Amino acid sequence: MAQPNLDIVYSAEVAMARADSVPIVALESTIITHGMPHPQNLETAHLVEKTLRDSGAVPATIAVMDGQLKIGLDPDDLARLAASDNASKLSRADLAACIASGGTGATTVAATMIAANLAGIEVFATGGIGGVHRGGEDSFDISADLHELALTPVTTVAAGAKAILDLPRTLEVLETLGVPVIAYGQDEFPAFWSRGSGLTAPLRMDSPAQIAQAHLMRRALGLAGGQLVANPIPAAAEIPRDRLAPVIERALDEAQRNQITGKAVTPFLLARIFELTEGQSLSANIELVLNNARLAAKIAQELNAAAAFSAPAGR
Ligand code: PSU
Ligand code: MN
Repeated sequence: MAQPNLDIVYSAEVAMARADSVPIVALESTIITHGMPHPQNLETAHLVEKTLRDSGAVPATIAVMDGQLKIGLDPDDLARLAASDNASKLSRADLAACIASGGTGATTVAATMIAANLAGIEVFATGGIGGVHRGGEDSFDISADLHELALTPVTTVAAGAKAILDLPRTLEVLETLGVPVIAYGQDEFPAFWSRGSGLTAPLRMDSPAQIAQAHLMRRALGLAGGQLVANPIPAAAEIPRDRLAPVIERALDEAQRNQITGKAVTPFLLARIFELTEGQSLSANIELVLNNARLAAKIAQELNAAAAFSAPAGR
């Protein structure tokens, strides 16, 4: 049997950005296939890409399409993925098997970090990361995203984590794994739709340059793993915590009664919350993703500037 080939396919835009050392920001695709309803998922995917371009970075949306690991999706790929209802949800555990069998799937935060790192992309923007689920002390349902942050050197910008998760335990696990959790511009760890969670983040930074410097210092120290930047949702788009609490309780209750387990849990909860708020949660979700893209672009630019500064003359 022949060795399988790892087919990494760059979009024309990403290939050019790599050649010209233009800042690139990775984007995940599970948010498209399992995180938002159609057609808002496709509209948002285009809008996030446009926001990155307008902010001076090139978007690299990552997915597996027919066994090819794609770094940067063309509009046809994006449309196909957004309309598909049978794309797999790929994390660290499933990525290789999907590629080896010629499958198609969307990458979670964990799998996107792995692919971004392979492509030399150091910054990644998303909405929310996975974490320790409520009741995780019994179910052991802890997202592989947390472990990935400890392993793969990609700075990941998210709006914190959703209140569907156990946020205090999520922060504890990140601390145990040695993942820097950096609240941007405030002391409090943000909770996705809300700017506050009632929990103080372990670290606070107030500029993209500071975040880029910390990223580079981790590398200088030889530390594996990335940084989690927790960027609060813009105040104008925020939904107060107490308004969503009953909706979250109901979705969690339904998940338990329907015996939803494993990787189906997060998509089930996200879909139910969108339905129960009749889309109100969706516009906030879109705003926070765009806000994360803007910050990620600035961090990528700072990293690029630092690399150019340290490169030998004439390069
Ligand atoms: N949280 C969100 N939106 C999302 C996800 C999480 O608010 O779209 C997706 C991301 O792709 C994340 C994944 O990596 O769910 C986590 O899934 P799990 O909990 O099964 O690890
Ligand atoms: Mn899980």
